[in-house]
Amino acid sequence: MATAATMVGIRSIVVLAICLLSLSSTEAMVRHYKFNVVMKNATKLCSTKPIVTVNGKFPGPTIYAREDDNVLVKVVNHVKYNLSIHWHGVKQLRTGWADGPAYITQCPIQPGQAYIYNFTLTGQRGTLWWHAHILWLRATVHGAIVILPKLGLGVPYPFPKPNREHVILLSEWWKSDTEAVINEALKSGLAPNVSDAHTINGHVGPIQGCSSKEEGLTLKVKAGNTYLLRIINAALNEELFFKVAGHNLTVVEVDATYTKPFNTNTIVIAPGQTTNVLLKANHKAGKFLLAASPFMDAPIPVDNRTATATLHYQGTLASTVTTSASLPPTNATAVSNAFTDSLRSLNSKEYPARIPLKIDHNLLFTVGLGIEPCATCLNGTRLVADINNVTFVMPKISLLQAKFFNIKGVYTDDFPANPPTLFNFTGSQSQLLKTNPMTKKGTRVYRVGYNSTVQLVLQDTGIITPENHPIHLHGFNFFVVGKGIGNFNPNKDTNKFNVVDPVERNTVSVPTGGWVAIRFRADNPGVWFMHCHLEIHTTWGLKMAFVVDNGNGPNQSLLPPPTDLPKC
Ligand SMILES: *[C@@H]1O[C@H](CO)[C@@H](O)[C@H](O)[C@H]1NC(C)=O
Ligand SMILES: *[C@@H]1O[C@H](CO)[C@@H](O)[C@H](O)[C@H]1NC(C)=O
Ligand SMILES: *[C@@H]1O[C@H](CO)[C@@H](O)[C@H](O)[C@H]1NC(C)=O
Ligand SMILES: *[C@@H]1O[C@H](CO)[C@@H](O)[C@H](O)[C@H]1NC(C)=O
Ligand SMILES: *[C@@H]1O[C@H](CO)[C@@H](O)[C@H](O)[C@H]1NC(C)=O
Ligand SMILES: *[C@@H]1O[C@H](CO)[C@@H](O)[C@H](O)[C@H]1NC(C)=O
Ligand SMILES: *[C@@H]1O[C@H](CO)[C@@H](O)[C@H](O)[C@H]1NC(C)=O
Ligand SMILES: *[C@@H]1O[C@H](CO)[C@@H](O)[C@H](O)[C@H]1NC(C)=O
Ligand SMILES: *[C@@H]1O[C@H](CO)[C@@H](O)[C@H](O)[C@H]1NC(C)=O
Ligand SMILES: *[C@@H]1O[C@H](CO)[C@@H](O)[C@H](O)[C@H]1NC(C)=O
Ligand SMILES: *[C@@H]1O[C@H](CO)[C@@H](O)[C@H](O)[C@H]1NC(C)=O
Ligand SMILES: *[C@@H]1O[C@H](CO)[C@@H](O)[C@H](O)[C@H]1NC(C)=O
Ligand SMILES: [Cu+2]
Repeated sequence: MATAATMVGIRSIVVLAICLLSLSSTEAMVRHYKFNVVMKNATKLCSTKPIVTVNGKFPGPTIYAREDDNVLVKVVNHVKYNLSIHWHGVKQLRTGWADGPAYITQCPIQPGQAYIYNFTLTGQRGTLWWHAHILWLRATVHGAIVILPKLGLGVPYPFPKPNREHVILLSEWWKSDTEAVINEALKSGLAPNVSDAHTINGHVGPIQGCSSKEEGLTLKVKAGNTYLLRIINAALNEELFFKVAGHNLTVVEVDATYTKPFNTNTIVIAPGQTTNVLLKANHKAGKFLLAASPFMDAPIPVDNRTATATLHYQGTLASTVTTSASLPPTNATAVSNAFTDSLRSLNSKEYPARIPLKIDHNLLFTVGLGIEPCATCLNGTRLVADINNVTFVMPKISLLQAKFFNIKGVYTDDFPANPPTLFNFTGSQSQLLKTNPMTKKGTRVYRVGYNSTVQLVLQDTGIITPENHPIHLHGFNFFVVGKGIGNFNPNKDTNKFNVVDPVERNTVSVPTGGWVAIRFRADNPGVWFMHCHLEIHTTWGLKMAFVVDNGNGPNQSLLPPPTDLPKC
């Protein structure tokens, strides 16, 4: 008779055998990660401050997995702040409990608590990222997610296999504590301070450094090789231009969906977005600047400092002068348009673009800023933001819990399908001044049936000022079928929609004084946040959620919550 000890022994051998099998076969795997959220002193721009980090790192660790893998991340909160982590762009099929936005799909992980995020990367491959989804903690709590294609595919990528790959994480740095920055802004009612520098993989670069200590990132390359750069914009409040001096970039993927390859010398990337490019090292030797600088085409202050890094060819003399990059001016709308207008889904046999053609919910949402009375604020008013004139109010427990456990009084499902009043959304200032800038507060959601289709036109308003808003939808990718300047005109503009190969992504910029049209199929039951990915606009209330009902089929319901789901 086998003893307990030998049974354990046999079981370990079996487990080991299964693991080895998984490595060499195309079977999906379980990937375990541990995120210890801890304070860490960091020095940049010649000053030191404590920041919130994952495992003491800024940026945080990269999660590597393959398509269809199950990812388990144990997050342990050792800091004084409430916390939650979002896996940006992961579809979370039926696993909304692991999506992460605080008070939308979970209560926060409180100091001293832990929570295991459990999700599967079903049918997704490419670059995504993770970040804190509460307060302004994502300023320093963020990192890359690299989803490699399944093993055993004849050709791993639908483009020539690069010799090497690098994650390029663009972000911002503040000399002050970012929680103090947003608290100060809410108290004054005005816009918050801008950052003090931009960063590339946590480095500000030699041009901005206050001393020779801050040399910045060096990317070593070999002449003739091709590199895949997985570029992520993790900044709180700024869209960025990115370029590499003396090199063109071939765009092959955005937001973990393949695109038709195209060449460009500059990419534009909004907070929340990812862009994969191929860089061919087609010089014999040399040093070339990699640089990121802001894109802002509205009269709004930005941090206009350029972050830099160096592309360094093997065998280049140390004395070689770095070739500089000329970045577009901050207000270069044309450069931004040229880039975004070139994006197309790959739409191949292996990776088809399944654009909904029959629409069940036809929505028009205005996005913009407004004001609310505030007796203690500098102007007697405070800036707020809204969608269809609703400034979203965060609930006290998560919307997903309220839905699953049928708790009444947390939200109402009467989010307006259209703006409550029609006006010239992008009209002249004198016209817009006649529009009441006050908004309505509410925790309202828009409810749709399982597998129904949604067309959503996002329309910028100029009530306070027209501005570019990068809108992010959780739980789905969408197709960007149209884009324009001025007011959306359904009679004229719908005919021009691209329903063949529009780009598929999870975050799209509504152009300053314009609109974009997106389409998605609501085949993921749960509660899905949609918000501006400029953190200040999210804070001010530019957010709402879609509630997607369960379907009747066997695999069409939200799974029950995990037992360790944090409580409020
Ligand atoms: C950061 O540095 C300060 C001053 O030296 C020190 O008191 C503090 O303990 C340090 N914090 C961390 C998290 O290392
Ligand atoms: C993760 O969730 C799946 C259901 O989606 C469940 O089968 C599995 O047991 C969970 N894993 C852990 C470690 O909780
Ligand atoms: C914001 O900037 C102003 C002006 O430079 C400065 O006085 C203030 O201290 C800054 N606020 C924070 C929180 O750093
Ligand atoms: C980039 O591509 C353009 C057009 O394809 C070409 O004219 C230019 O010479 C290329 N630049 C570099 C640095 O390769
Ligand atoms: C950057 O902004 C500062 C302050 O707004 C301004 O003084 C400076 O001229 C700007 N620099 C560039 C290169 O635009
Ligand atoms: C961009 O800003 C510069 C300097 O403020 C200005 O001269 C130029 O006209 C602006 N360009 C556009 C396209 O608005
Ligand atoms: C608030 O006051 C500041 C400074 O007086 C002014 O520049 C700004 O335009 C005002 N903002 C609003 C929203 O009224
Ligand atoms: C809206 O305002 C713009 C800019 O002033 C103007 O060109 C346009 O004609 C207006 N549209 C309508 C319908 O009034
Ligand atoms: C928004 O709602 C407020 C409060 O009900 C109202 O006064 C205002 O006119 C509305 N604005 C628009 C543009 O619908
Ligand atoms: C959703 O609807 C489409 C179109 O009617 C259909 O092809 C598809 O099978 C449906 N999916 C599910 C999961 O029911
Ligand atoms: C439901 O999901 C399970 C597990 O993934 C799968 O084995 C089964 O075939 C699915 N059933 C249907 C009807 O899709
Ligand atoms: C942290 O979250 C809990 C649960 O929602 C809440 O009761 C508490 O007030 C929060 N703490 C802080 C400091 O906001
Ligand atoms: Cu915005």
